[in-house]
Amino acid sequence: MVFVTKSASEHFSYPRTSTKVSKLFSGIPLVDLTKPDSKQLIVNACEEYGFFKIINHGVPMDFITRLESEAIKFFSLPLSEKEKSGPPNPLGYGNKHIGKNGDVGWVEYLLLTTNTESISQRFLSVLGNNADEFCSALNDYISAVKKMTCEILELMSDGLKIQPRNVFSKLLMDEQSDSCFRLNHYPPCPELQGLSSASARNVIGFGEHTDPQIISVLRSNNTSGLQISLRDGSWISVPPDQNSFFINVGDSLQVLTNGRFESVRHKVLANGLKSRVSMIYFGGPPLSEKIAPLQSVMNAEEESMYKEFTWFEYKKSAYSSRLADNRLGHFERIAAA
Ligand code: GA4
Repeated sequence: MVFVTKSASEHFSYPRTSTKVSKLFSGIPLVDLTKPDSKQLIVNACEEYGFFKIINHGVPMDFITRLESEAIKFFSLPLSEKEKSGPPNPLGYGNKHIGKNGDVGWVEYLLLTTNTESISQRFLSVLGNNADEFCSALNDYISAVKKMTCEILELMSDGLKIQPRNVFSKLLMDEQSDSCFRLNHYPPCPELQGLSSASARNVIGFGEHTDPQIISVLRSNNTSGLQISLRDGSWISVPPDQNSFFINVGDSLQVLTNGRFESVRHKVLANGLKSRVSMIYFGGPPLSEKIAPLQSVMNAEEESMYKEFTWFEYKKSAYSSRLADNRLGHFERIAAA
């Protein structure tokens, strides 16, 4: 099955209304978490790209490789076994179909809650004797990544000079936080095998979209495929780096900062030769949380660019949309002339 890339304009009828002037692209912003300039670099990257790469992140390599090998074990099971953990509702195993509204990609995945105690029985029964190892690897990984993510969110509030410094991180730390976790496996795509780069076409692994949550933290193996969209609408390939994490600004953080940060559109292209495995932590607020610009990020005269909504309302609307839709469009206030 081949899914040919559509240009952004075919999918996406709302133009992005960014007033920011695009600078010449000088590479994916790189943030070293151990350096004192990290807070300013994080703010700059969120303003310019909604995306950056983290090194010296403090997440033990062993947690990463253990979870990756558990993921590979799961994806290597026969399809009929994996399908016992599906279809996703929205959590569970999915294959080629993404969401409920007709999106497809060259990908199989597992969507899970970050609360390992409430991982579904249908998934655990597929893992059989291996369930304990999988859950322990997942637990270690998620705890360490959540800690790093909160550190990043606190550096973000320092960089924005807003108080308290846990304004963002407390939403992920809340017991009721609606965060989730995704394992993606992009198998080598047979349609692309043996094609020279001149005749290669784009096969979509995961179609273009923004993430609805506050922040997403991605780690992948060394297979390429991820692309991000710059503010001028052009697409940039992100060189893979299995030792680093990549951070996406989500729609909710765009609203909390009243558009000062913009969520990043991204997609994954399939590969003809190598399989790609990625794991993504999506940091979300509690369902009842009101998502509105923080007073402390707005200037005296500044008005909210968005209508009021809770994370529950936004999530509901997101899950009834297509992947490439401009989900925040429905929640934008029309500026008075
Ligand atoms: C994008 C970010 C996360 O992967 C996700 C995705 C979700 C899904 O795969 O079920 C959605 C997508 C994501 C946004 C629009 C809807 C819902 C697929 C889709 C078409 C788990 C999420 O929270 O939103």
